[in-house]
Amino acid sequence: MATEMGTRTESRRLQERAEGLFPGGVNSPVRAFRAVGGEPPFVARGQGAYLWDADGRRYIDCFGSWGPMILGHAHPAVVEAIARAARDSASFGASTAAEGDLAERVMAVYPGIERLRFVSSGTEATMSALRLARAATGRKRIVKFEGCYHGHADGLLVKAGSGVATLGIPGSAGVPEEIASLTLALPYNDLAAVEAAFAEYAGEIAAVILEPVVGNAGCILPGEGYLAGLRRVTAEQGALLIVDEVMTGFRLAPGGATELYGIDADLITLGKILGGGLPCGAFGGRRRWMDMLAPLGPVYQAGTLSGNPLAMAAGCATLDDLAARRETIYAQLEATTRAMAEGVAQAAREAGLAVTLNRLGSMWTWFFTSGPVTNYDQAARSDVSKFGAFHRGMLERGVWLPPSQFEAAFMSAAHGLAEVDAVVSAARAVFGQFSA
Ligand code: HOZ
Repeated sequence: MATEMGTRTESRRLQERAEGLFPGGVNSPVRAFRAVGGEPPFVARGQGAYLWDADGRRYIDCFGSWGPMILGHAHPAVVEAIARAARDSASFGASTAAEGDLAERVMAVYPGIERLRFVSSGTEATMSALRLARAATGRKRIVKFEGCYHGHADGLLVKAGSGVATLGIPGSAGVPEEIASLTLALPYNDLAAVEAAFAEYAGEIAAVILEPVVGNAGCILPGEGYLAGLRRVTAEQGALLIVDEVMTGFRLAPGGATELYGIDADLITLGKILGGGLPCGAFGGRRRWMDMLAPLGPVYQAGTLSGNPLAMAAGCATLDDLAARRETIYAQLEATTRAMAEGVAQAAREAGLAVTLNRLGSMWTWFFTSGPVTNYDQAARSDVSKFGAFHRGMLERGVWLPPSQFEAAFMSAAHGLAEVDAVVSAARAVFGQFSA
């Protein structure tokens, strides 16, 4: 399936130009491939399960724009919806019917969202949700978990996952100590640590925010009873539980991890799939909290492009297709992802490599460690140089994985058994070279 690889002269030329335009040649750090080495291809187009680079090479896409592309690239219904909306203009900065159309679709699968507000990114969604939680409780501190990433707002870049973990930095310069000190970063999957934090900072913690299934430290699943335990402790302590479903929303089930695990969140943040690949996020939840937002209440939050009509159209088309196929699409995603993820893990074992597979539905990570991986510390034991070699080898064979050990991979509904076989064969070839 994968085309033979040659030189990437056009990508190299574009990269050189980009380095004179953007810091590090990129508009988001993970795109620079610093953690895996090799030259990042420039994407020219995508279709279904495939990407083509500027030199005309084809890749099986296993990162799906970091999550949004659950239907595959350039899905006809999504393309048509965007084109139709664009013919009526790209932006108004005034309310449109499309905002209600997408909100009703969200609320149909997230019954706990009684009110929501659209924003333009996951970062905006989590940042706004935290402001709301602080206003609701009159408290300043928040709890997050090591390796979880909730966007790049100041207070959330503390022991964060994603690009921060990828680059091996503890946080970010430019975040005032006064702000960072209000964020308590605890180990994921450790309820006792949360109870201890609430005991130490009694009456000071506004919210606990988490990825219910972590994607940004690689894929890490919640242990038995962990999510229910967080709900119990936060309720007992008068703190809000904010479930960040930017990655998992609409992916693990129609109603995301919230539906899958029966989580009773105070606030939920959404993004990625929500906008069908266009910039879009949302936060929502109980009306008693959401009605504290301006213009009803004292919590200010705003955005010129919030509820952008093209993003609303792409989101509606995406959620409509997921809803129309809900009886089959999640089962199909589960089956293809299981076959691919387990096929590669098996190939690694046969090559004598220590690889731990973490997977839930269509998101997964092969950690280059004997495992288990249930928190960030364990993920960080992975052999990142082996992962880098694996990444480069796969890319050369036409398989594009997320360029970091600390990011989840994603499958789309456009991937089928042909792509599964091609990825497993490519991995066998790469692992064969490891042991050669
Ligand atoms: N937020 C994405 C998932 N970790 C990464 C994308 C990026 O930082 O560019």
